[in-house]
Amino acid sequence: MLTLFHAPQSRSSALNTLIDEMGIADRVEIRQTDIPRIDGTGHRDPANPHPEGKVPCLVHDGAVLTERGCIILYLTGLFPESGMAPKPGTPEYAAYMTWLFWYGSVMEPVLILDWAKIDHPALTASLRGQPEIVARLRAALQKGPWLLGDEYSAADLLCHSPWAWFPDGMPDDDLIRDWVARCQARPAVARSRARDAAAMAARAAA
Ligand SMILES: N[C@@H](CCC(=O)N[C@@H](CS)C(=O)NCC(=O)O)C(=O)O
Repeated sequence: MLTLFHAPQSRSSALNTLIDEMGIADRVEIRQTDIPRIDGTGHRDPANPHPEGKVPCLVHDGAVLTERGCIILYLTGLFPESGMAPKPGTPEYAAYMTWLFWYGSVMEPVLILDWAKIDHPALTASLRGQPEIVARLRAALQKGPWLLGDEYSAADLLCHSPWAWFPDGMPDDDLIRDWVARCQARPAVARSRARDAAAMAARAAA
């Protein structure tokens, strides 16, 4: 049994969208949970097995997975017919895995540090910075329309997400802007946003 612990309008929304894109909503139970939010609302849910009480958290027959890139890789591997990832062993799959790992190890940390206005030579030496993030995305999107070329994949779904949630805090670039618009135009995104909005409204009314 697969269960996703999901808090609406949070990082787990990407997984909510992915499950819709993959057509596996009947195979994964989406369990709504709560988290402490930046505005002071919400609380840690003791039922959520994430070691830090965060989302997303996926449970598969008792095994706990955390980190969006990891959960995405796991689900697209379990359901290869979903069309959201290339075939393992191909050059496209190598690129796919690289995007997922690069996102969590480099891209999001750099964007958070930049947003927090934290700068240090050690950070630049190991992670590089925003110009390198933009250059890497641009290099792929110049061949585009998607990160892997002709096919939309879960790598696009994950990597575009900071622009979808915090457009004003992200570096502005024409190719990235158009790519984010293409990603956001996916019908699964609209459905996921509507589900999240309804859940947030119910939470506020409770
Ligand atoms: N690196 C993790 C980050 C997960 C994360 O920070 N999730 C936030 C939601 S946006 C959370 O659960 N925050 C609650 C908390 O910090 O207790 C991932 O990408 O999955």
